[in-house]
Amino acid sequence: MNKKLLTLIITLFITSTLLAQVTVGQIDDFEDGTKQGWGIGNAATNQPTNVATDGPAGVNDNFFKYTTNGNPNGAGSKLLIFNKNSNWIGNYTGANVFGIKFDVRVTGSDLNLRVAFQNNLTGDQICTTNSVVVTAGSGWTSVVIPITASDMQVVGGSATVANLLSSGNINEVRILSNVVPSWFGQAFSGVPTTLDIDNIETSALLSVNDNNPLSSFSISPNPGTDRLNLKLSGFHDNTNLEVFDVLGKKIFADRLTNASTFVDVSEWNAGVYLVRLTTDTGTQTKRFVKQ
Ligand SMILES: [Ca+2]
Ligand SMILES: [Ca+2]
Repeated sequence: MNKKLLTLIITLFITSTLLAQVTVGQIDDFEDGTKQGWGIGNAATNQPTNVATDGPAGVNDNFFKYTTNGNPNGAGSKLLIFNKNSNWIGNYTGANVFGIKFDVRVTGSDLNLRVAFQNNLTGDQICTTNSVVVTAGSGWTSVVIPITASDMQVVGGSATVANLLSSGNINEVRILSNVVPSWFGQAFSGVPTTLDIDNIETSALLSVNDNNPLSSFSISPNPGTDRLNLKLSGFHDNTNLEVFDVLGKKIFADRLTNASTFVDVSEWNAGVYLVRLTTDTGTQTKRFVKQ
C-alpha cells in the first residue's frame, strides 16, 4: 500500500478513536428522541423509553424513563441503567471528568444512586462509596455524583480504583440504585419504581448545589512548584480542605480559617493532585499539577 495513504488511514483511525472517548461537558439530553445508548438488559420486556415532554424544563423536554417490573429478581427487576456508547468509554481521569451530573425524578421507592464503571480488559468493577439519596415523589432534582478515585471502591476483580479510572479501558458506565456499593442495582420487590432521568453530563467541577458558595474557588499557580494558593469568593465556617494524590490517597487536610490561603507544596512529588473543598452546602474538587 502507498505509504502516504497508510499514514492517512492510521491518522484517521487514531483521531476517530480519540474523538470517541469521554469528554468533559458532554450531555445526553434525549432531545434527539433516542435513548442515546442508555438501556437495561435485552431480556427485559419493560424496556425504557424516550418520553417527549415533561422533562425538567417542562413542555417538550424529552427525558429517559425506566420503570422496574416489581419482580424480586430477573430481567427488568433491578434499578440499573447502563451505557456502552463510545462517548462514555475511555480514560476518565485523563479527561478531567470528576463527576456525573444529571436531573432525576423518582416514583415508587426512594433511591440510593451510585455510578459504577467496568474495565473491559480485566472485568474489574468499581462503584461510588457513598450514595446520593433521591426521595420518591419529590419531583425533578439535580444531583452530582463525584467519581474521583477517593469517591469510589472496587466491587469486582482486583483493580485499584485509580488505575481503573485512568486505564483508558472503561467500556461501560452504570447509574444504579443500591444501599451498598455494587456493580448491580437492587430490585424493589412488589414496588415498580420509576427512574426518570435527563441531562446526563460529565463534569469537571463538583457541586451538589448550584448556589454553592465555593463556585468561584480558584487555584494558582497551576501548574505550581512551591505554593498552592487557594482563593474562595466568600468565606464560610466549616470549610475543609483535602488533597488527594492520583491514587486516591489523602496527603493533606486542613480546616480553612480564611477566604484566601496557601499550602506549601515544595516537598510534594511531581504529579496530578485533586484539591477538594467541602462546606455544609457542598463539595468541589479541582485538579492541581505539581511540577
Ligand atoms: Ca431533555
Ligand atoms: Ca424535546
